[in-house]
Amino acid sequence: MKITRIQVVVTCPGRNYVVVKVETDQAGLYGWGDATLNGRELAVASALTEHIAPLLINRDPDRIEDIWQYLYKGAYWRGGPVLMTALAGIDLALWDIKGKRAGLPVYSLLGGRTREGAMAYVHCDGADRHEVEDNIRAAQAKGFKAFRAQVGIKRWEHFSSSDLADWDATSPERWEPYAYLQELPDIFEHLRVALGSEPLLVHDVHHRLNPIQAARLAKSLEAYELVFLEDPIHPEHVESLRLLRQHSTIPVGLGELLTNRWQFLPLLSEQLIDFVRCDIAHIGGITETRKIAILAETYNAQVALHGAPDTAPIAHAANIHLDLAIPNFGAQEMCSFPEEAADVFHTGISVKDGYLNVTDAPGLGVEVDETAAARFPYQAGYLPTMRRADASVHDW
Ligand code: KDG
Ligand code: MG
Repeated sequence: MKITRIQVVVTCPGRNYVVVKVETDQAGLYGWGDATLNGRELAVASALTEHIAPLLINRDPDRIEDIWQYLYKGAYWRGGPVLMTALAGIDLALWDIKGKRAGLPVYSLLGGRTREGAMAYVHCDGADRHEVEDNIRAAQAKGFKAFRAQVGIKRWEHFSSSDLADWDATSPERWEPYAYLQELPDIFEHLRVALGSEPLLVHDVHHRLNPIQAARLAKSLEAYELVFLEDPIHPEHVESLRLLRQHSTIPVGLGELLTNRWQFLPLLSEQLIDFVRCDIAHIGGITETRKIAILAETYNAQVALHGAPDTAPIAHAANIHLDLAIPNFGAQEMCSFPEEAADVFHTGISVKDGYLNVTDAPGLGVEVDETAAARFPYQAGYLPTMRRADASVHDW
């Protein structure tokens, strides 16, 4: 079997997605991968079209590991989000082909189910604590058990956003560590008093704190029994998690900005994190994520894969296939897609009583309607910029 053609499709049904179709010399046998990197979509599309696709023609798509090693090591320049997202796009498409060829869903190729569904945690953002509470109650009514509670903290807007609008690709959002550190514990106190101890709660710090601030926050949230506190510190300073660990037993989830397994190794071997949260589409696909999951299992850590709305449903399906197969699954971040995305992506993803599932369709079980995709051309789009009270740039 040979790879005969690789097409990169950039489409914007509500938001930008980069998907890769790997075709083979067997009639009707092809795979779809996801190579979406929010705000840098065309860099990945170009890496695939100009540099990676031409190298893969005539190779055997069955040899996933060999192609992975060839693309990672063979080009000398390796790693980073652009190249690892491009590699993930190819990797997911190859797993899709392998599953279709075998007539089996990818989770079966990964060892088969270890569970009947993957517990989802849903985003319950709100402008204030009452709106977060209402959103959690609404999600509970749909059967969800776990919730990511994010709340707007509006103090400290010293410069108006319109003053800054000319500088940034999108109008800036505001954030100050002092207001955040003061208000967040009260917000979680409110949620626990209002909702009781049953809801499983997660909070994402988005790498915005320095080490001692992160340690203080972890300590002050301990009583609210979060499933995990996500990305408390900058990815450049992950060794500072030691400081946080000295002050708190709050479980830590981390990793959506990491791009290889070696970055996870010290975090796991030193027991600095409890949940691996890499993004399957930014870290080289199922092949790399599965290896990290095995490392995590070795150190008794769990996996809670990044599942933001900025990757296509193909990566979300791949997450669920892996979640169903690995023994150390923890929770799966779940998001909703823009309505138009359903015209382009036909998935077998379902959610029942808060548990995600895929069908038994061979491969990843996602079909892309190329005609529909062509109706939604790329539109430049970026994350908002996060700025402090003095208008200086802060971590998103
Ligand atoms: O593109 C950035 C998003 O993926 C990120 O802001 C989402 O932190 C995120 C999460 O945990 O979903
Ligand atoms: Mg996050």
